[in-house]
Amino acid sequence: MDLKRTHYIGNLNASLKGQKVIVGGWVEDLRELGKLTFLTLRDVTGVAQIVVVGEEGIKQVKDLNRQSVVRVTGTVQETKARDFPFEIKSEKIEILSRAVHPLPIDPIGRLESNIDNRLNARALDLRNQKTASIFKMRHHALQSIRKTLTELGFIEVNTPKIIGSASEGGANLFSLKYFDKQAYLAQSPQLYKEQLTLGLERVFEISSFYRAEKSHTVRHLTEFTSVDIEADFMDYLDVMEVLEKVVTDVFEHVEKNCIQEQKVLGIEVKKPKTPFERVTYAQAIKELGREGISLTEGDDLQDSHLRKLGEMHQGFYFLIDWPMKLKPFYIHEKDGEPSLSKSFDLQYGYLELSSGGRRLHDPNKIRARLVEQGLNPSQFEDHLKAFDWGMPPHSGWGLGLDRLMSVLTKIDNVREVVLYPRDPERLFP
Ligand code: AMO
Repeated sequence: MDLKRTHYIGNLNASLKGQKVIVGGWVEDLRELGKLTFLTLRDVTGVAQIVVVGEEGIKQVKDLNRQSVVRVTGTVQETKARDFPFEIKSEKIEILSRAVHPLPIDPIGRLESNIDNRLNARALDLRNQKTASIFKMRHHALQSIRKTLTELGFIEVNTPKIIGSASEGGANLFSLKYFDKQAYLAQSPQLYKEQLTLGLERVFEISSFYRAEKSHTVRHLTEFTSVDIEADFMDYLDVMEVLEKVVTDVFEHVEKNCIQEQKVLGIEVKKPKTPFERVTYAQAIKELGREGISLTEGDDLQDSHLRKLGEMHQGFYFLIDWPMKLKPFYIHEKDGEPSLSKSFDLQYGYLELSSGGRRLHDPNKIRARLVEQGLNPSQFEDHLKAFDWGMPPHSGWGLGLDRLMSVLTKIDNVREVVLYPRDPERLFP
């Protein structure tokens, strides 16, 4: 059976009047009107009205369930329908796959389904134009990130996800049996991306990473997508500029290239103003103090503190110069202020989107920091030996793509912007 289509529906228009076309897709609606049957057909690019004529065609579609797959050969013609600029008069209808009813959710979204039911039927949920629009936007966001970083001289890499020792310290590691050995799922590409600056100078990776966190929030997943960069000859303020550009380019690209998707989602994406505000940790503590929240230097900022800060600093802002004791072992201290670090988080209101900083490149300093943090330097020797091979000073960051998508689409729950989200409760489908 021939499966070819001559056009995606989105590429058809009224000027093709009289032309023979072959389209294919899913039956969204079927209405009988006297001697005619109107079939609404959707493919990934759009929707078209098909007028089914002739006894045989009408008989074929009579008992056809919605969401069945058909291929239609017909001719483009003018239409009286208000919702369509043209219609296709069918000559031949081939039924390629029948949908079996009842379906678990209404994929058109006329009947709202709760998120659990939608995630349980995710493939079908993608026929809902709101859901499809989120993932088309995600595609555009990824394209933009790759373009920006490539233009800045970054090389895309793939690091292992099955690893022999922790990359971010011991907490929240998933372990697995690796034949007769113990292995872990990577929490981040941290150690690898740092090592790669030695040969490739500027690298980036976009990939899934894993955290065994029993968090039941709208922003935590056990498997999340991270955009990571690492660059030599850059300090933390330099990579913050790269981050600002990556994020604003995504907004600009989506604003321009996802017009229809914004309409479907009922949102307006606008390029954010730059430069993003920079708030030091010390300043944040002072501001919180004025709000009656008393913290001393070295205290971590809890969710409630970040919510308060988010009210005071709306939109994107950097929180910089965190105390060393709150930062991972690989982060570099500030020149002349060794209790503070060359580090930053990128916030959107209360939500942390990214963290990063300048890294230590003196292996003895790293060993000392590992001990300070209760980690065993001998487990990091494979990593640390690279620091004797001419390790350049370097900086980088990790950006949570799922969280960025939730900001971009103005949808709070990251589960909505991830195809098959994994959280402590959800392992299927
Ligand atoms: P961090 O642990 O802060 O830093 O992670 C970086 C960013 O990844 C996202 N993220 C998550 N998103 C969803 N669910 C999770 N469980 C989750 N955990 C993290 C967040 C966060 O800001 N190696 C460093 C980065 C670096 O310094 O380069 C790191 O992993 O958006």
